[in-house]
Amino acid sequence: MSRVAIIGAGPSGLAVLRAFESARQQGADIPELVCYERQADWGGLWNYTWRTGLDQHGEPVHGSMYRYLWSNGPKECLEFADYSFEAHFGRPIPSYPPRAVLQHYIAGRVERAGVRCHVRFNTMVKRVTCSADSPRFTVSVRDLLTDAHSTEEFDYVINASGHFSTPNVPDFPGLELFPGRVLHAHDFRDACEFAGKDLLVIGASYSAEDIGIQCHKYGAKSVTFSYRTRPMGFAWPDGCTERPLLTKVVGRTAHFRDGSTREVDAIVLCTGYLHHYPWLPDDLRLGGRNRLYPPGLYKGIFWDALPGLMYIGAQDQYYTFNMFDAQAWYARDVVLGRIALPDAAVRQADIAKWVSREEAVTDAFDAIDYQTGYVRELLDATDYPPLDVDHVAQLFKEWEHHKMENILTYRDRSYPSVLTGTRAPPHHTVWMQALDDSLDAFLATPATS
Ligand code: FAD
Ligand code: NA7
Repeated sequence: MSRVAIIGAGPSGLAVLRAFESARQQGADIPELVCYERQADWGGLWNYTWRTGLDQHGEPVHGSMYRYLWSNGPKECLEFADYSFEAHFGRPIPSYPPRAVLQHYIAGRVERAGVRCHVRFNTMVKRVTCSADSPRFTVSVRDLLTDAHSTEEFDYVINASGHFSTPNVPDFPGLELFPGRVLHAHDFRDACEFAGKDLLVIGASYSAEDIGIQCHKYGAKSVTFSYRTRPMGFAWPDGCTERPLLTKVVGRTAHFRDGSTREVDAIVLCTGYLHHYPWLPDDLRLGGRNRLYPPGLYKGIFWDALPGLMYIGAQDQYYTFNMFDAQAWYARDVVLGRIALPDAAVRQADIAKWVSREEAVTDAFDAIDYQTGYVRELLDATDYPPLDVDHVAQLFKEWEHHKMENILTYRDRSYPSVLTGTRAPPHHTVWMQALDDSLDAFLATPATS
């Protein structure tokens, strides 16, 4: 029997376990699966930790999620095609759940599938090697509870370790003497820390937008967003403004490229993340910037020079959970021999086609269409349950419009499930006033007047 190592039990690794289990339930012989997860439970980033820096085992903390995080896209766009929100919660729920609700949903599917037996928790992959004279991989791990190291051999390695965990931390002149707190989004945990403060947020993507707006919601005095390439351009509420890139900090004064200045108390670097897989050898390690199609991965999954190594979830993401499923089902079918990989020349031509299409993407709407096409191609090749990606793309576009209309109220919108057709009910409290992000508060029945 062949053996498959899966690195990480976040949404991507869990998608792989679910994919194989689905084949097994339909009578397929499946390989032995060993999923290594360094945390004590599954769910990846959705498994919140208060820790920052090093964890209790001396390893860099994986988690980048913060308190009061609510989904930044409609849940209808990420719904698993084989497990609706309605099935999980027993009733329709609003479109923008907080973190704990999504964690519950992710975990619910795999608990029901009974795949926990494949996961070795508290076990961190430290090294993967592959010798020229053997097609097998040697995976070395550290048991974080006993500090014991061990190795095992596998026929395939699926890297599902996430890529929003190791911060990209640029420097700016004067930061070393700044008299307030400077942190990266990876270490941001609680917006209440910045109540009453003038905050500077550097970056112009999801983290900047969400952390800045969340600090506004929890009482920051002002939020100044500083962009490198282009402003986010939302209709910002009073107290929030956009400026070009920070050039230097002198004392508490931030100086920007347009010559303007601003007094600030704290600085959050929302400057993205690095692909960082130190356990992989140099020639098998994905690098580069966060993009919709990382070059070098056939179908966005298979390391072209050694396709027995796969990456799930390594691209920039509009689609998340259901895209990881599409990738997992495809990867599974290659492992099971249901899909044959073409030769290297065909693979490289296919990669080149997707990369050049990606380079022609000009805005968010193009990017949504691009990733929709990518997901569709994977889905068409497997028996993943039907998922109307054109409908998902339409919801993503509505979401973009709703964000542009009002960045503070887009989470109050409702969308229909692509699976069940049920339109989500409105939440009992508008997002700006919903300060309790617990599962119980979110699912509470609205008070009747
Ligand atoms: P992760 O969730 O990062 O999981 C990877 C897992 O691998 C972790 O459990 C980790 O412990 C484990 N691991 C890593 N290295 C090793 C190792 N060496 N050995 C063993 N185990 C290892 N997506 C949305 O759809 N909606 C959102 O609202 C949203 N908000 C986000 C907010 C933030 C702050 C961030 C950072 C991301 C957000 N995302 C959101 C995107 C997020 O990337 C995906 O939702 C999803 O968590 C990615 O799943 P993953 O399994 O690929 O990675
Ligand atoms: P992203 O989406 O990769 O964006 C990174 C941002 O950081 C982007 O706006 C970059 O600017 C900016 N950046 C990167 N380096 C610099 C420097 N040196 N100076 C200024 N600005 C810089 O990461 P996010 O953290 O926002 O989102 C990642 C995930 O977390 C996402 O899935 C969310 O759901 C949550 P650019 O526009 O390239 O000029």
